[in-house]
Amino acid sequence: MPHILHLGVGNFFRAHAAAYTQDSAGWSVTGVSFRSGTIRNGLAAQGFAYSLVIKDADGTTIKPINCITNMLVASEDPQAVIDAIASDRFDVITLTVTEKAYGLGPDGRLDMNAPDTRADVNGAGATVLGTLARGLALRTTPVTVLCCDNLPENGAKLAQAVRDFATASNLQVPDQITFPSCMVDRITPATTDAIRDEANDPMAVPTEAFTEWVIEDRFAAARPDWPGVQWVNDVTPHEMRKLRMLNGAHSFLAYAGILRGHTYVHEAIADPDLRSTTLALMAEAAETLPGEVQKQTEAYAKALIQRFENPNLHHSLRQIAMDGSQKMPIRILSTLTERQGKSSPALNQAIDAWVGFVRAEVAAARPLDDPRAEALIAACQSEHPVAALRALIDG
Ligand code: CS2
Repeated sequence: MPHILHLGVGNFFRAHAAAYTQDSAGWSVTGVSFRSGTIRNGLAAQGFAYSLVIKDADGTTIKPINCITNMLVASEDPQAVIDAIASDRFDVITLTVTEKAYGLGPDGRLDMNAPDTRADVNGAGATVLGTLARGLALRTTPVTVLCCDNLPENGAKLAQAVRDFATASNLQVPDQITFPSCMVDRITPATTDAIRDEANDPMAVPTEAFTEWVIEDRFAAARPDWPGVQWVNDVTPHEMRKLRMLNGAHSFLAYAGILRGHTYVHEAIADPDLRSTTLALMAEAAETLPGEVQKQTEAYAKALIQRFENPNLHHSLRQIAMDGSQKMPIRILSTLTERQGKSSPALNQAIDAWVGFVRAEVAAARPLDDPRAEALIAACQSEHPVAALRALIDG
């Protein structure tokens, strides 16, 4: 049976790539958590099977998932994870570890000054990047490493970051490894008690019916027959469409929605002011997209609004609001830069909303869920907080 090693077994993986793997012919997954054993313990207690609770506007269906066969936890046994990455048992290594876990700086390269990365290079840590680079350096057979996080050119960025880590650590990463880029999409809220009760499963994961996966066809070894995947030569146009239109709109709705007292995405999109700015933001973003996807943008925007309106998903705005310092540059700022000074009121409102959100959280002494929380708080307390906050995400 062919195997995938997956790093980061959070809800998104369990709703997206695991669901595709469930429908593939015979592929199974060994999962890796980096910090805590909680997900491993929960899944292991039920033979690694769980319910995917799929909610669209018409109701709920439950898809049983049992393609995960084992899990490792890096904080308990880092060497076991390095050995798995090196093992020829796995043809594919996939990752969903969130934007911040790659440790990239504003230039998209591995930030060698980040304390975690520095410690790992000095042999006293276990970052995702360091663990991956150490395992890949021991590989003797080809493998595909597939980044499934919402970063532009995610494969190329990961390849470069692995090389940067390897160079700094005197590791030799073999050539027969490919890092295709891909675009992943499935809106996946955090699990609530209501979902656990509904599915009668403590490890249940809620998600929407829509799912999309566009992958560059550059696999170094066996390629899973994931049904429904769109295989392409260049994923960039799809990635830009999704990051700028979906994720950009999401971040706007999150910050502006919270400031206006909303809790969920479906409530924020029903607010007429937020809805019209969301549509304007998608139109501003659409204008920056390459020709290949231009024709789709109108239908795509319409479909996104419908997905946001899903009344049964209960997608919390605070979930999207976290890690804004990592998300805003790639979802909003880069779009604004590409508009080269053209009037962009909606994108600017998204930045104002983020600034307003951060200031309101800091003023209320609520902890900021963001890897740059300290810098954000200092910016809020500076003489010119708005300019200081903007500068922080403007690279
Ligand atoms: C969201 C994404 O939390 C967020 O930042 O914008 O997780 C979004 O739901 C997914 O990218 C949809 O595919």
